Amino acid sequence: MPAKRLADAEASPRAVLPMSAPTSSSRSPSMSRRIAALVPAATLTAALAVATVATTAVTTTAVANARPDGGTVEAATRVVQRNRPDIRVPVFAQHTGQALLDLRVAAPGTDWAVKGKESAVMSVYVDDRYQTSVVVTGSAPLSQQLGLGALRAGPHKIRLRFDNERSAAAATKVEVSNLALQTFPRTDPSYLALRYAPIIHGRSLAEFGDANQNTTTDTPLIAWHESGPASTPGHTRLTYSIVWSNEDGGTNSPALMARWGRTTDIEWVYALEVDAKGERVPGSDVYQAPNHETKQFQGSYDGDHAQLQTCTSNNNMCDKVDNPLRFFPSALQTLPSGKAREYLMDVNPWTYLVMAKELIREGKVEAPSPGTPSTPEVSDQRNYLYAVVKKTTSAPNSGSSWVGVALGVRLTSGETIYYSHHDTPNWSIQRDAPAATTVELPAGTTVADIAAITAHRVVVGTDTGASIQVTGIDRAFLLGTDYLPQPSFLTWSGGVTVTAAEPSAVLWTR
Ligand SMILES: [Ca+2]
Ligand SMILES: [Ca+2]
Repeated sequence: MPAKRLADAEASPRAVLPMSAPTSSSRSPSMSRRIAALVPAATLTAALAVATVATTAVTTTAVANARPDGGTVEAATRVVQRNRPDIRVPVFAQHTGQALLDLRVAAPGTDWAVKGKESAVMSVYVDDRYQTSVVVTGSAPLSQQLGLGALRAGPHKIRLRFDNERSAAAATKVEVSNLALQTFPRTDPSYLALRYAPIIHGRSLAEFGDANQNTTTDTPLIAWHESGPASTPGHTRLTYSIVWSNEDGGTNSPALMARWGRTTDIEWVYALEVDAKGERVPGSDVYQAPNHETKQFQGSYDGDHAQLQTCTSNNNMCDKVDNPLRFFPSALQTLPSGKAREYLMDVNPWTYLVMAKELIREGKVEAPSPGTPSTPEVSDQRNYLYAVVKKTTSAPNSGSSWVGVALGVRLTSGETIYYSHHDTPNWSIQRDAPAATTVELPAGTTVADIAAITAHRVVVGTDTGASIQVTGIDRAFLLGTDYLPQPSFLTWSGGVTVTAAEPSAVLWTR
């Protein structure tokens, strides 16, 4: 796999909006002001110079990491090794507030696609308190952003430890570069979201291995938050979600690809209400419990951070924590309105790579053959069109009878239409929210081979008679040979209606 390509593609969203979610636009102006106000020009220049020397392969990264909160940017690569002393990095927090740690990590000798080589695990301590583990899934560097919790302004020590017992046998080291600390004071617009971000402890279900199973399967990849007004005037509702690399139980992989456009697992995990002063409203916090039930959180907190544990095969949560392995992914990113949740994967493109590798290792990919597009089994995940469709159904669309939409793709080479739902009615798209789906295509299909994208009305149960107006395709891409999303080649908006009388329609043609 070409490492440079991976690094470039992976780094690109951050090059646009350094060190923050592409969506936290509310924060960027204040951040710029803060940097301008707090970082002496000489410090910034020095940090840039060091970064440029150390990362000549990916020049955009030097800029992306030139955010010396308190002057701390570690551009040099540090190597955290098995059976060697931990690496200690002195840092300086400019503010008292919530801290995040940015870093790039690579683990030569590991490969998430290969049993026995899955990952190297690095644990991160702040002032000798364990904060989070990082599962490093390959030899190409990937950027990660971690939560460190509350931190006082001033000097601190970050300690990086190679987790011998949690790492695959083939893993010997983790290379860490571009380490950067940022702290968010109370006045920062992102402070509240970071203050209440949950900590996710590892799953320990006997049927999937030991207490370290999240270092090889269904690992939490990224987190995000959504923020909006609560029903009490002046109060805010915060909701946190996680993307896991897969789900060992729950919806089967072919249905996931058709209905959700991925084989990762995405769930909200924790929500709460905060008052006008930013304090948690007592008893307001809930979590997504087994069987997707919403339950009141009655567990413990680390500071203000609720501690949850992944506890079912489909990655629902429990508020009783008994697994020491913990993950504290940064919840800084958010979901813009009008976007499918898979947007968070799109702006963290490496999540597609980890998703694909896990499916390969777990034997969930059918053997290559000319017939793979016609079987519902998931083939190589590079054989799919990944699209997001927007639609409105004319009548209520729940219960046992509903009408869905399947996307179709016709290639320039013939009249065959490939369907997202593989002719399985309840694998069509039911929800009217922007919905990600995939269409399985013959191996080797390129964007230039795609002649038309069509919409098809699919009846589940008894025909309700509803019509469906399809109003947009928000993005459409294929994965590259490196399993990373290629640029979206299509954004379409309009109004095409499919009805019982006219159940199929063309949305887009070349
Ligand atoms: Ca799995
Ligand atoms: Ca197939």
